Parts: sequence; structure tokens; C-alpha cells
Amino acid sequence: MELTKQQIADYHRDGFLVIPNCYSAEEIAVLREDTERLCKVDAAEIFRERSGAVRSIFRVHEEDGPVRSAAYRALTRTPRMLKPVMQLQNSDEVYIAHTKVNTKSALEGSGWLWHQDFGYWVHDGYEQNDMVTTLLLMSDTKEIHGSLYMIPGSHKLGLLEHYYDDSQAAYQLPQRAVETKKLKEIMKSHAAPVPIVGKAGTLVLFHCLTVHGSGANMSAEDRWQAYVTYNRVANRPHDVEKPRGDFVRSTNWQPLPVESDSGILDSARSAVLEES
Ligand SMILES: O=C(O)CCC(=O)C(=O)O
Repeated sequence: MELTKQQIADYHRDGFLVIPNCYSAEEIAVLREDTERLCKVDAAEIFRERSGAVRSIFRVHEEDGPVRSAAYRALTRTPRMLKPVMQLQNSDEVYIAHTKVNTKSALEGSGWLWHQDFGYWVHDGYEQNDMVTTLLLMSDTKEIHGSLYMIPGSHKLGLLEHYYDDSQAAYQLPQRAVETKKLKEIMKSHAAPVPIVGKAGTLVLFHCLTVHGSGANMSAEDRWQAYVTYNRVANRPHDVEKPRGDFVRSTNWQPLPVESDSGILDSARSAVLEES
């Protein structure tokens, strides 16, 4: 899949682009089954809500490690995901800076304060703030599920100041966030935040400076979403003091090959063969 000129223009105007019906129900079923398996693993790559419910599973795309997943690895290399990223990054040499699956659990899953992703990553040693994240909806998502919201055009504001907020009761780690006063100004001067809702299989691409956030899951259904952050190999991070772990700041900057669009389903067939 290649993005049209209009889609590229929309991405640059809004800081995000939503593409419904990108992955099939069969592909989503394979990814969901593997997510259920990963939720039972005990690993440092898994972050939890205070209640114990799984919140995020990082580093699902690598070949090694306790939360490796052939299905997610294949997803990150499907032409449907990788080619649009290459178009938006103006480069055929991209690698994965990190992956995570946010399993915002029914009634227990808490939110993310308004932030830009680069508000975190600026400390990781990247020179350029033009990274692209893909977001795949893996459950039918409505606002009540704690959908993500994006502020259209907010990526054009450049990097905003972020502070550390530890006021969130349900999740124990502090989050980086944009100050309330600044957010009010931004919300007054931009179009209303857009909820990222839709059917499972919807793909979203967003810029690392787009201001986004989400609320708690108020429904009785889990909200599952996979995030893959891509970076140009040329923009790999320089050394920093006390670098964050490989699960969130990958040092595997081998350029990714574009593989097959059948990769997710093939991974499930291979797993069945291995078991038999
Ligand atoms: O999954 C969500 O609701 C929000 C995730 C998010 O904003 C992030 O991980 O940066």
C-alpha cells in the first residue's frame, strides 16, 4: 500500500492520518491470540496498572526476548505499514525505535495525560523530531473505551515543554505531560481533539509532535492497540548519559526489510506446524 498525495498532505496538515479497513479480521484474530499469550508472560517488558492489570507490553517485534512475537514482528514489516512510513519519512532506511501493545483493560485501564511523544524521546538522543508511529486498532473502539484523542495541527507547534506528573492514581509511574495553561491555549487555537475510534483493523499514522492523550476505559471491554515507532536509520540516537532500556530506545538500527502482506497469517501457520 502506498499513500496518495492527498493522504500525505493530510498527514502533514493534521499530524495524523486514519486509514480504516487496513488489516483483516483474520489478521487481527492472530494478533489478538498472541496478545492473550503475552499477557500471561512475566517479564520486565510488561507494565501494569496499580490493580495488576496489564497496561503495556513493550518490545514485541524482536526475534529474541520473553515477549517476542512472530505475528507482531511480521506486522511491523508488512508493506501496508512499512511503505507508508517510508513515504512519510522520505527514506527507505528505517528501523524500529520501539513497539508496544496497550491493553487498556475493561474498567481498570487508565489514561495517558496530554503529551507529545517527543516530550519523552527528546532525552533519548535523537537529533530530529520527525519520527512516525503507527497505531493499529485491535478492538472495535468507541470513546467509552478510553480512545486516544489527537489535536489536529498541534505537531506544527514544535516541541512543547513537558513536566513530570505523578498524580495518576491508577498507574504508578510518573508521566510526562503538557501544562494545563498551555493546553487550554492550544485547544482554543486548534480544531477540537479528534477521537481515534473505529473498527479493529484501522491503521493510524501519527507524528511524534502531535499532542495526544486518552482517558480511562469506562467500558466492560478491553481496548487493545498496537504501536510501532519508526525512525530513520540516519536519525539513530547519539549516546546519552544513562540511556533508557532497549525496550523503549532500541539500538537495533538495522534497516527493516519490507516483507510480505501475508506475514501475519503465515506466522500463525508456522506456529501450528511447529506445534504438530
Ligand atoms: O493508548 C493510549 O491510550 C495512549 C498511549 C499514548 O499516548 C502513548 O503511549 O504515548
